[in-house]
Amino acid sequence: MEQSSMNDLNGVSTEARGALIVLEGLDRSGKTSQSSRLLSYLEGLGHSAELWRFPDRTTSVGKMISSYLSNESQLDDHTIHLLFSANRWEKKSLMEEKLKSGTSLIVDRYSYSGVAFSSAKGLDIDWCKAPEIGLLAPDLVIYLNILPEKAAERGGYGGERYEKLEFQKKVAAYYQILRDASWKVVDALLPIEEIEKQLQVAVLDCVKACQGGKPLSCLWSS
Ligand code: Z5A
Ligand code: MG
Repeated sequence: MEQSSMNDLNGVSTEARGALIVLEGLDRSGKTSQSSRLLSYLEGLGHSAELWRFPDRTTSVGKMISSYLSNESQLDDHTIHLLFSANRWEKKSLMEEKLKSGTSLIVDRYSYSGVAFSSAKGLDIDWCKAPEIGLLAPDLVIYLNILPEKAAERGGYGGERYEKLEFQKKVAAYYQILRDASWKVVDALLPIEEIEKQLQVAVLDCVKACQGGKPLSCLWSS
């Protein structure tokens, strides 16, 4: 996509850029399925786009997280929270570079997962938000809304640490606290193709706004 520069309402010159689109939701809500569909959609329209996910288990921090999630190692709740956050910080400059070069990023889980999961363990929510301050704020947060009982019925809860119904109920309650009116909330029980259609509209609007020079901002705005 061609890069251009334009003036915003305050007369400040802003550059066309890619959009930062985050998918959030309980386990088995369909984030990964919808993320790949959105990537194909944007690419099919000729947009430059990439699919990212957190945790990024490929980095050395990510490997520690992966070992913790699969119960191969034990870590204090605060420590693992900071590792999840560090895993986002280590990708921040690349994320910014990609967005500024015009590539949109579809991100499967982000800071909201970090705060909801750690708060559900009993950590103070403001403490959980603090290390996320200064990371890039998403241009769009998509929340795939599903009752924990319904998500559990989808099966596939394996041996990973958080894949338990009672815990997922607490996570859902913290997502409710984090949610604001800007989030695009979709009923995750709808057929995959129906959800896909609803998301395409929201995502395309968002990509266009960013191409039009919407400024990048930082967490934590709410
Ligand atoms: N975590 C954290 O604590 N702190 C952090 O900062 C971050 C994460 C970033 C990583 O899990 C764990 O780390 C996670 C949060 C915590 N905790 N847990 N547990 P992950 O992201 O690697 O988890 P995953 O393996 O990708 O699974 P998932 O995210 O739980 O699933 P999903 O991506 O939401 O769903 P899916 O894989 O797309 O679909 C699940 C199944 O449902 C699959 O069979 C689909 O075909 C089916 N599906 C999807 N959509 C539909 C619809 N609409 N109808 C019917 N069936 C559907
Ligand atoms: Mg997933």
